[in-house]
Formats: sequence, structure tokens, C-alpha cells
Amino acid sequence: MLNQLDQLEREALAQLAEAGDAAALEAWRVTYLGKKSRLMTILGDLGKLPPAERPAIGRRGNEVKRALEAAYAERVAALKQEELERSLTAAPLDVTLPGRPVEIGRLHPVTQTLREIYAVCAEMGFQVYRSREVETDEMNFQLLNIPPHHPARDMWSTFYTTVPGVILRTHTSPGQIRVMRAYCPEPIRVILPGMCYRYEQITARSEIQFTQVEGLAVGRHITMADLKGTLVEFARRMFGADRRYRFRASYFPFTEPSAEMDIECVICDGKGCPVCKYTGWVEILGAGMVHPVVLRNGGYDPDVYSGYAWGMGPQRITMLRYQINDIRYFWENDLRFLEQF
Ligand code: FA5
Repeated sequence: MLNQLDQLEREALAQLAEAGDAAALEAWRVTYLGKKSRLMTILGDLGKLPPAERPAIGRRGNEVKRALEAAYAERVAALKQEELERSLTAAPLDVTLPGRPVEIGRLHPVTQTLREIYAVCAEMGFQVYRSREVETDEMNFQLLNIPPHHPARDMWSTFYTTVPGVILRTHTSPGQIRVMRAYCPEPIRVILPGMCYRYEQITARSEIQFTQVEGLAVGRHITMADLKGTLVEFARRMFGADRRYRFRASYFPFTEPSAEMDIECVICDGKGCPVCKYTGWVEILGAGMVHPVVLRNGGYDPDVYSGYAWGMGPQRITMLRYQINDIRYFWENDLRFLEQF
């Protein structure tokens, strides 16, 4: 029996040296170390041997088992190493190849427009003033000369909160009151950018959430000519010197007189298309001279001070500049759209 074990060990080790791949190794393991292998049978049947022989056979049998297990583990590791070396030499790594490109984000097209608006206005002396998005009914309407039940409230469909008198601002105009109260009696030249909310049907031209940029100048001897000059220069910088513009009389409760500014449609060059509703003109902002009631609510004496204000929509301006025909693209987060800017 001891001889048999010696022979088994020699044979197994010789066979192991021949096993050249994973499949051969596994076959070897089943043959020499598996449950039904000769070695396991000998160890399992120890009880059937005469008691005198058992210790010697048992000891030797376990020795062979440990030797085979160790040799097996070594061979597995050696084969793995061989395989690694083979794969490295067969297809050598080219460390000079460029790496995978890192995806770099970019500014949202409306943010790009906003920054351009800031830059143009900054050169004309306007500072950015940030005002809150959650407003009071008083600031958003009443102090802007729109008392409760005034029909002009229909111009702004409002999101109300559960707190009485607290709403989401429908326009950036309430910032006019806040900035006037903060600076009175100093002269003011600010723009107020930010998000506004209206409970409206979402269409290709209207969102329930959109940005506005309000402009406000207050001081002595400010006239409508200053307003026109500022807005004409602004349009020239944003849309080019050749783009035609026009002012139309309009109505806002917080300005008097009020106007709206159109620019010649950049999509059809004024010939008429669906975006300009075949008029050749597109409205870009509402504006006017600050109403005396609003000046007084801001702390300024309307007999001494005057001012002008405007409010425009950067989404619509971005649509015009890039010929985007649906405002909903801006919030859809579709990379195919956003990556074009
Ligand atoms: C106003 O909101 C006035 N507060 C503007 C103003 C300010 C007038 C100061 C006089 C003095 P209006 O509702 O027209 O006006 O909105 C101004 C601009 O905001 C629009 O020209 C448009 O560009 C943008 N806007 C309005 N509603 C939406 C909407 N639902 N989705 C996207 N943009 C909008």
C-alpha cells in the first residue's frame, strides 16, 4: 500500500507538469484529488485496513495529499503568470495612445445669453442686483400699482403658496421696489436677473418657469430718450448694428408711458415666418417710465426723481439668436440639443 502511494505521487506530479491549460488542470484535479480519486479512496477506506497498518498508511496518504495540493496550487499560479506574459507580449500595450477623452460640460445656452446681457449692461453702467423668487403679493403686485382685483392681474397667472400673501414672483419687477428701498435716495442703475413663474399653458413660446432680466434706472432728469438710447444700444450689441427695431406703445400698470420693443425677425429677416407670426417683427421686451406711484413706494419723490425700467426674456432672445423654434428644449435636458451650444 505504501508503494502504491509513492507511485501515485510520482505519477500525479508527472501528469501535472504536462497539464498546459485550465481545462487540463481541472481534469488533473478531478483525477488525483477528486472525491472518487484513488488517493481519496485509499484515505476513505483506512478503516477497512488491519489496525496495525492504519497509522503508517494514513500518515503517508495525507502527506501525498498535501504535496499534490501544494503542487496543484503552484501550477495554477505558474500557468496564470505564463498567460499574463503571453498576453503582454502578443498585444503589447501602447502607452503613447491618447486616453479616453473626459466629457467636459458647458454653459447652458440661456446662461450664455444671460452672461452676454450682463456684459453689455455692465458696460453701460448697470450693476447686477439679485432679488428673491418667493415674493409677497404686496411686492409682486400692490406696490407696483396693481391693487387686489385690478384687471391687470390677469396679465400674470400666479402660483400661490399655502402661506397667505406669499407667491412665486411672476416677473422680476418686484425687485424694483426692493432695490429702490435699499438705495433710496441714491441714484440707481441696476439689472435684476432671475427665475419667474407663471401658471400658464406650456407652449412652444411659453414656459411655466423662465428667466427675465429687469433693468432699472432712477435719478434726476432721466427721460424716455435715455430709455430709448439704452435699449437701442442694447439691441445693437445683442443682434447686430443692421438689425432694425421699433417701439410700440403698450400698457403696464407700473410704467407710464409704457412701450414694447420689437426687433426685425432674425429668422426670416423680416419677410414673415411662423416665429414672427408673419409680421416680420418679434417682441423682445416691455418697458416704460417708472410710474410715480411706484417711485413713491420705493421711497423716491416723483416730483424730484424719475426713472425708466424694462423687462425682457432671455429664453426668447436665445431662441431668436439661434433660430430655436420651441422654448421647451431649454429644460428638456436632451444632450443632443445642449451640445450644440
Ligand atoms: C412683464 O413681465 C413686465 N414685468 C415687463 C416690464 C418690466 C415692463 C418693467 C415694463 C417695465 P411680460 O409679461 O410681457 O412683461 O414679460 C416680459 C418678457 O418675459 C416677455 O417679453 C417674454 O420674453 C418673457 N416671458 C413672459 N412670459 C413668459 C413665459 N411664459 N415663458 C417664457 N418667457 C416669458
